[in-house]
Amino acid sequence: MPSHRIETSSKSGEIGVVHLGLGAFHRAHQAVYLERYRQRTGDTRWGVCSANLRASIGLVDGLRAAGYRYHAAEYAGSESLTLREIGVIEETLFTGCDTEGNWGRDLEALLSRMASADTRIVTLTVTEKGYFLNPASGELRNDDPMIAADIAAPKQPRTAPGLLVEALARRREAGIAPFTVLSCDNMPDNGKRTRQAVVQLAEHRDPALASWIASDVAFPCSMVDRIVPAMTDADFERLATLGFTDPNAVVCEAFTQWVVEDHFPVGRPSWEAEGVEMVTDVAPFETMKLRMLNGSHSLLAYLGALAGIETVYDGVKHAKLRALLRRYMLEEAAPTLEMPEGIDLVTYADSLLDRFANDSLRHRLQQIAMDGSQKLPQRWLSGALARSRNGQPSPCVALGMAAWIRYTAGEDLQGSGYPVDDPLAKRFASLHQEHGSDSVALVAAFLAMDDVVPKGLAADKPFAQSVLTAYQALIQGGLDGALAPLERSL
Ligand code: NAI
Ligand code: CS2
Repeated sequence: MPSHRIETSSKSGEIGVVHLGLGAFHRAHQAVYLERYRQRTGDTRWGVCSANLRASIGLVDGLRAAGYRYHAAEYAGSESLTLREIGVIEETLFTGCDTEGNWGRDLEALLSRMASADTRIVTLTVTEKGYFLNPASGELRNDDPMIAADIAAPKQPRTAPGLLVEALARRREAGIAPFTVLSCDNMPDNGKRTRQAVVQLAEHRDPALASWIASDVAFPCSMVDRIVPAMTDADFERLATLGFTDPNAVVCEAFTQWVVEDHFPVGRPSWEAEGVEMVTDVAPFETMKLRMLNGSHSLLAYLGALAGIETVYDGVKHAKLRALLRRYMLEEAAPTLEMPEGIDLVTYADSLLDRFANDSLRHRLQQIAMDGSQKLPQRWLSGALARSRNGQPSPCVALGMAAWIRYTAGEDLQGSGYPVDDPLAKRFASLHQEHGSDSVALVAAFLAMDDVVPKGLAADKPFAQSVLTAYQALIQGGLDGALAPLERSL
């Protein structure tokens, strides 16, 4: 039984932050930092209105029923648990589609909150797909039905970019200074990409509004890091053994990091004392984390899921997979990074493997495997492209791509099926149906998807050949067969 300590929440306060994407990570990361800030300073100006734009109306109403209080269970390992009561969320709203097909139950309430002068920061965790950007080019996907709906009806927005445009339009019309927009999603240059989505959507509505947003609204970038798996029944049961039956609880590791570009024209909490690192340039930290942590996560997710492995913890116990992750991090990801003085990437890589081996987290590989079309460009492909331009091979990424292509068939190597959770899942299914057992055509078709794979990388014939060779090894020899060619240094 782990030893555990309980941190209770402080009194309630005013709302200064609106969050879009009320999910596990927001509750275990941003909300925890804001709770710790409020407890340390007594400053009650930075309470949170947290909204869901899609599913999870249950979480919105569940938190309301619980008086907006929940627990973050922070595990440093099986022997150390901190149960932190969080009370900084003051309101929860739902603007998605309910079970009767009605959209936007709390839309006006949310827009009013975002348009209020009291709201000075809007944060987001809407997943990489929630920005509706072409993963390779970063351009807004105007052809997406949700974006098309927001273009047609801008005052009843359904997407995160749509909400931001309408709220900013209201503030501009009322002469209220804009809030700062802070993306906390795993995207490269997440502030710049959020700005791109919002400005390009605003262009459809009013070029003058778009120009004002482009010139007057701050979109700082941030790197966020805390492993927060989706809750499982076992997680709830474990908390219940400690006397906690909190249906809104989240489980996470003790480690947490937040590196934020310090550009908040209308103010922010002085959250540095909570460990938030305020910097002028987030990019090196963001690229390091996306390529080394998230790139390893995805490598493990696809190879492990195909081999029937359930969690990250189970995967890094597999000696050859652990060795592959370390080789990928040190030989393919680290050489593409330009880090400030004092950052030791070998130490960082080993710290990541230790974090992955946290026996208190049941981080399912299938959760990490979702949305690969939205994740792999920044996790693997941008680094592999940089290496390709230098004439350097990326055999680990090639193996990862082969595993991802095979994963998108929706069946593991033992023949067990699973849903492929990805905005492009229908396209993948048709490619598998069209090319079937013709691995040469199938791999070529996936590499030709230029909204996912950079054209320069797809055109790298040695890389394309290495993906095909890895794919064929995987099909013919399973996980061991696919790993064998890399084993010289695993
Ligand atoms: P979650 O599944 O608990 O929450 C996802 C949230 O995104 C929900 O509120 C959902 O309604 C919303 N969403 C999904 N698709 C959307 C769309 N198209 N438009 C608007 N909202 C949409 O997932 P979780 O764990 O909160 O992760 C969310 C994001 O946070 C991740 O995609 C990642 O970018 C970031 N993150 C997650 C970490 C983790 O370990 N869970 C760690 C670091 C970053
Ligand atoms: C994971 C991330 O689900 C995934 O794609 O790789 O959510 C990962 O847990 C976080 O980025 C860790 O900070």
